[in-house]
Amino acid sequence: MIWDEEFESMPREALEALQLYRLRKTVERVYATVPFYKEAFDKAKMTPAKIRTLDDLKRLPFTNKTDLRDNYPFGLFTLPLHEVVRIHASSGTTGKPTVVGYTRRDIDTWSSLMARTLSCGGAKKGDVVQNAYGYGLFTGGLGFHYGAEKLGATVVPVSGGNTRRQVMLMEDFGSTVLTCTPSYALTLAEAMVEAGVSKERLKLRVGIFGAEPWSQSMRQQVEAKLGIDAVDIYGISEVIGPGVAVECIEAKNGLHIFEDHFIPEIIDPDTGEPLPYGEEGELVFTTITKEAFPVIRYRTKDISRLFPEPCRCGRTHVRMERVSGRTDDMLIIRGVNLFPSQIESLLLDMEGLEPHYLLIVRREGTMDTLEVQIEVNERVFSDEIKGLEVLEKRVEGQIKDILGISAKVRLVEPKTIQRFEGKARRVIDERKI
Ligand code: DLL
Repeated sequence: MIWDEEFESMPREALEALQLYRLRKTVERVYATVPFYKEAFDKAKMTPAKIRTLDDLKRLPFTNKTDLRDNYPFGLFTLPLHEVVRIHASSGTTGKPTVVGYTRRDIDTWSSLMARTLSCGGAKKGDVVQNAYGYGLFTGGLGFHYGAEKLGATVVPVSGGNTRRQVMLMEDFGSTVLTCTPSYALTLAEAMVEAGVSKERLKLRVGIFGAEPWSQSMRQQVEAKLGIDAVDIYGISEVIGPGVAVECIEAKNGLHIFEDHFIPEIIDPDTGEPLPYGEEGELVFTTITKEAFPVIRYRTKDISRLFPEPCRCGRTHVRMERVSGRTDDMLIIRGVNLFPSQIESLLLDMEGLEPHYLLIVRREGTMDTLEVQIEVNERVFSDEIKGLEVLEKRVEGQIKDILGISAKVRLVEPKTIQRFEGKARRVIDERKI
């Protein structure tokens, strides 16, 4: 169901007029209230008055994660803290977290966007939403919580973790919608088997999974194990949290970006040049309705593609392809560029392997090496050693043929690779140490 028919199915022309109006307001706001933006715009010889068409957005400078760090914690807020009713933060890999803030109206906007998101993903009033995204500074838990309440669903605010209890609650409460990271959905599926709870005993119908990259093959596995439709949701704290884009349950083909609130661009990550629809590059977002913490041309480092063709669900907003990786995720191993998601797709398309893997990159002398550890299923594991060796060689052969890189594959016993409650960490790069 389309939650907000008027805005989600707006004809392009009207949508663009609305975007321009909102963009100008946002640019005026940040220029007048945030010294960082005033300085950056002055340097680029831009003023709010120079934004006359949507195309003029391209003349504004980018905002990077380092700009948030430099203005830590509240330096990019447009309002004093007493107008800010909520703070969230995402933990970076180094140092201080990235801090974001919301006014009362921002929380309302976000909740409506999340009601839209849930509805687009196939949830509705009357559903029991088991929300296993982490509650706290992470935007996942509370973002989904407010959206599910707004939708009129019954929220179970269980947060991540305590997996066996989650399975019990899922059965006893008759949860119909599961929200968590795709890796945690797999952990839950495994715990169901351990607890002897078959998918038929559950009422689960839909899963809305995101916050980390996952492949199409992973979707198929999760859908089969849980007996549900699984859709991909994309979000990022700096832009709002979850609620930026989501697949519709009707097509499950690309994520609808809520363009009446966010203007997406794809740029060449090396030159910063905007790229046309269809080309792969780095996603950049400008928020056009946020009050406390708007961002102008925020570089996400996420790699995707935009496509404008209308969707059969009736929504007119542009779609983004599922994120295939991050510009800072790319592994370069002996000169070959490789994204973890490419290995994931390849592994999960092979018989006998489970969707639990770990990539370890090392430097031996001057040589980079890649080790791929992957669990096999019980059947393969109970096979003769010889069978395992043959399978190992087969996986190595596939990686070499398809991705052009020699890797050492180690098949490991079921349930030996770490499980995750939130975002998975599947790469250990020992070269940096
Ligand atoms: O992960 C917000 C969120 C919560 C999204 C719940 C979806 C569901 P951050 O912690 O700021 O925010 O992390 C943002 O996570 O730049 C991507 O690299 C990655 N990411 C988020 N969604 C997806 C997805 C939340 N569907 C970072 N596919 C982003 C791939 C994703 N990567």
